Amino acid sequence: MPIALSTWKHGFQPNRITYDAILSGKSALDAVELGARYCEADLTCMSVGRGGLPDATGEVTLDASIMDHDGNCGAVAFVRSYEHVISIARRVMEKTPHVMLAGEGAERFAEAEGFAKTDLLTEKAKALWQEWVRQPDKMHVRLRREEEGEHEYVFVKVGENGAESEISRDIVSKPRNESHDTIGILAMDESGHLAGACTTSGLAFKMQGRVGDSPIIGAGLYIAGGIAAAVATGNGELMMRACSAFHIVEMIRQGAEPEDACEEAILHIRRDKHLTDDMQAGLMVIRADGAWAARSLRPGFQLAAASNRENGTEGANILYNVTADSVTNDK
Ligand code: SD4
Repeated sequence: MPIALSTWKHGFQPNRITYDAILSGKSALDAVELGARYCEADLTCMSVGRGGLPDATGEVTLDASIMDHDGNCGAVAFVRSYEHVISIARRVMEKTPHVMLAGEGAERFAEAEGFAKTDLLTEKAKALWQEWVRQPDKMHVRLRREEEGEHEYVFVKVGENGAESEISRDIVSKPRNESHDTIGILAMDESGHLAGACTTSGLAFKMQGRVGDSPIIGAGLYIAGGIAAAVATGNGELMMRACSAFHIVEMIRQGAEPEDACEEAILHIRRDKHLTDDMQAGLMVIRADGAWAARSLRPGFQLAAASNRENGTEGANILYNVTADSVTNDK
């Protein structure tokens, strides 16, 4: 039974592409790669691929991972000159004995494989970074969604306990842009095979060299064929410490319902002693029988879901807001 799930509002169109690819007979692996590539090339999405927001030094660095039904996986981290990192990750999976390549090694591999070099920093992303650089105490200034589900952002100052306070609008303009969030895509194809992809420019204005959860197999993405596929995203350090995607899949292997597995993973994240009020975690899973669920640490997480059961409409692609309770779709 074909299913596609994609994180966040900017995942809506990639989810449609993923789902349509499956319906046209492509494998789940090909489909998630296609959906991820669309987002990587979408310049309105300032959190993935070219057009993503840079790190603290003004350089865009991309991370990605991909995994299939048979446990094959590939990842890249700290890639600075190639747009389609999801395809480089897939190439790592298919052509090397390794799981992850990082930095210069990943770039040399991409070059040898014939990928085209690209300047990832757009004028829009650069302008936003320059605005961030001008903030006094900028290491404690972040972007925040102005309204849940919307793409309008304000700079906020983050206190020691993680509490946010808005910076005066007189000093800071209101940048309009897509969210600073990864896209994670999960899919099940006609043959019941599962696959997943994550691709991101990571947290906006991160420390140079910082790598998040998205390219880490078991943290941002994990799949066990015949059991489940899971994606986790948000403040990546949380999911890295909790191995969230692996946790969800293993709970399901032990018999947990998808929503309970997500809830258990959220409970684990809540125990993180570094957790502060401004952090988010968004989780989603597809079980091998087609049941899926999503859960987040706090309201604000969204996902697009397409299957022949969404809203009772054949092939519908629906954007869900994940509020306090988990969102599920019984098989
Ligand atoms: C990271 N998980 O690098 C990513 C950030 C993100 O939605 O975009 N979250 O930590």
